[in-house]
Amino acid sequence: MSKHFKNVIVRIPGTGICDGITSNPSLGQPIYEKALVQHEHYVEALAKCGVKVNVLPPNNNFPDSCFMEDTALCTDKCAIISRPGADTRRDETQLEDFRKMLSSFYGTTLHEITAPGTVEPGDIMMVGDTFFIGKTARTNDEGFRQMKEILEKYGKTVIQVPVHEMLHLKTGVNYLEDNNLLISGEFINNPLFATFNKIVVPEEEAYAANCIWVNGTVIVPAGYPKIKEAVEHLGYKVILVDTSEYRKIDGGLSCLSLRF
Ligand code: CIR
Repeated sequence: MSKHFKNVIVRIPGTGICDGITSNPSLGQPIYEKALVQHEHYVEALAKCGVKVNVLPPNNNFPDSCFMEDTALCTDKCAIISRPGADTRRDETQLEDFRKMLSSFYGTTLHEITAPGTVEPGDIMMVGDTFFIGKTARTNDEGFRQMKEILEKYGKTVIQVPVHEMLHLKTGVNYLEDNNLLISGEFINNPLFATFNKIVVPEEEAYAANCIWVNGTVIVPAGYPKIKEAVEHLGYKVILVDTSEYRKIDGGLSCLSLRF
C-alpha cells in the first residue's frame, strides 16, 4: 500500500519568531505579520493535500517553536519525542499542549529521547521503513543510538549519515517518494544515496532542496523555478508556498510540520 498521511501538526508562530536562531543574520529578522500570512498559506496548502491540519497556538517563550518537525518523529507505528540539541529549543518538547496532542494520536506507542541524547528530527529522513539520521551539531551519537533502538523494535531500519556543512540532514536532502530524492551540496556524491533517482539541486536554488511530499503533491518554496520545474517533470502536482520569513532563520517547509 502506498504511503498516505492523514494528519499534520503545526504551531502558529509567535511574535518571538523574530529572535529565532539563525546562521545568517545578514538576511535580517523575520517580519512577524508576513510570517503569519505565509503560515496560513502553508496550512491551506497542506489541507489541499487531504490531511487534517491540527493547529497548536503560538508560544512566545520559544522563538523557534513553529518548527514543529524538530520536536518529534512521527511514524506509522510509533512517535518519539525528541530532545533538541539547541539550548533555546530544548524545552519545546515539554509544552503540555504538544504532549497532549501527540499522546492523543499515539498513546502507548509514544516514546522519548533522554539525556544525554540529543536529536532534532530535521535530521531524520523517512524512506518507507528506513530512516536516515544525520549526525550534526544538533543530533548526537547517543540520540542516534536511542532512536535506532526504538525504531528497530517497530521493524524499522536506521542508517546514520555524517553531516559536515548543513544545519540538518533535510536542509540538503529530501525524499519525494517513488525513489525520487532532491539532493544538494555535500550529499550529492554520498554513496548512501547512490541508488536513488537523484534530482540534483543547483547551488543557487539550494534552499529548495527542502520540499515536502504530501499524498502525491509536492509543496515547493516559491521563488525557485528550476526545482519547481524539475518536480513537475517527475509528474507531481506542485503547490508553491512562500517561506521567505522562515528562511531568514534557517527554516524550510519540512520544519514547519509533523506529518503522519
Ligand atoms: C533552528 O535553528 O533550530 C531554527 N531556527 C530552524 C529550524 C529548522 N528546522 C528544520 O530544519 N527541521
